[in-house]
Amino acid sequence: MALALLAACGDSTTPPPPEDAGAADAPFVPTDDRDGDGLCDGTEIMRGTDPDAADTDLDGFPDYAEVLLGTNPSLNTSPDRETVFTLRERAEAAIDIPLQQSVFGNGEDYTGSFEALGTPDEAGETATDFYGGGRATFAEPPENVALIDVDEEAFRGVVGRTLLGFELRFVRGASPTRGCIRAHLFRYNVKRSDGRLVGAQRNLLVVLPPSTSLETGEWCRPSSGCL
Ligand SMILES: [Ca+2]
Ligand SMILES: [Ca+2]
Repeated sequence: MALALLAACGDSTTPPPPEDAGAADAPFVPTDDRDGDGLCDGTEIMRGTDPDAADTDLDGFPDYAEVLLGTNPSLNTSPDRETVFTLRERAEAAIDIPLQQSVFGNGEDYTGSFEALGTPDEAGETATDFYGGGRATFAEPPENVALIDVDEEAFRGVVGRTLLGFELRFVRGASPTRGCIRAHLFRYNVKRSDGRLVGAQRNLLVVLPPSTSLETGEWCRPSSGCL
């Protein structure tokens, strides 16, 4: 009897026509990229970002770029705008970035050095490709420093609480024209003459094609697939 009933129910059941399945009912495919930002839907769910918004926190940095940079794609104060510097992608473009480091010296030397962070992007670029060199610029108060070695990015014989000024230059250089926005992390390290690291400032270089802005320009994305 039960079998007969089951068979009868089965006979009467007809599958819904395919055209009834709307977009909202489409199966979730982790390897899709619905918003086309370069971050796969599965990654977006895992990271807590919106798979239907290329820039979840509306800060101008798409989710894909934020994941690569290690910033928070759901927090619009990350990255901190004070650490973001923009270089235009045009011939002869250059920017100078001033940095300061407070130290307390006992006669030691303090030297700054640039370090690119992160792995090379799809085109093999890091911040190093745009780095044009650093220099030591000022000490405050000046009498706390015996010598400023400008080109060596060094301050010799520092005594007492002193603010050390550095300047980093970034240039367009020989990098190819890509026509899309990308961002590269870098850090400026200040070491004492005994090798101790006394400061490490993390910053972001954004390379921006001409006539675009961070908010409206097209960001570089993976040439195929998604992350
Ligand atoms: Ca996506
Ligand atoms: Ca963002």
